[in-house]
Amino acid sequence: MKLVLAIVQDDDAHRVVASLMNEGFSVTKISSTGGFLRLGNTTLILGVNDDKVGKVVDIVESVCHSRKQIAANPTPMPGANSGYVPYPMEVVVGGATIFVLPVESFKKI
Ligand code: 2BA
Repeated sequence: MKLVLAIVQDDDAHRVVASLMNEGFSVTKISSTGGFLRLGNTTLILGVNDDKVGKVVDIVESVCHSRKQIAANPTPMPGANSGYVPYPMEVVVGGATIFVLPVESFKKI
């Protein structure tokens, strides 16, 4: 079994959850915040059998699209001096960031 963590954009979250559930996956949705843009995004958690990981990734990929976003106040990088002045910059936010982790144990009580 694997734990899939998928960080997706809020705009895609509703559709991707619906698509995953239509295919029979259980999914937990958590409101999260990106460290760089400090904007809301959505983290999805799924526990799936190893042979279903590809299907989950395919669904996420089919729904989630990259977009350009303006970072009005990006987080200063380490080493930035104290005179740091925030400035707007355009970044491409990916369709999704996906982690696949091994699951040692899975119990429903
Ligand atoms: P944020 O941290 O808010 O990052 C949003 C977008 O800003 C990133 O899109 C990337 O295009 C850009 N970005 C991030 N850090 C940057 C930097 N130091 N310099 C310049 N541009 C930078 P994505 O890479 O598609 O990431 C979207 C969101 O996924 C991230 O939101 C974060 O919440 C999550 N994420 C991405 N990679 C991650 C990782 N390795 N571990 C944990 N979360 C991650």
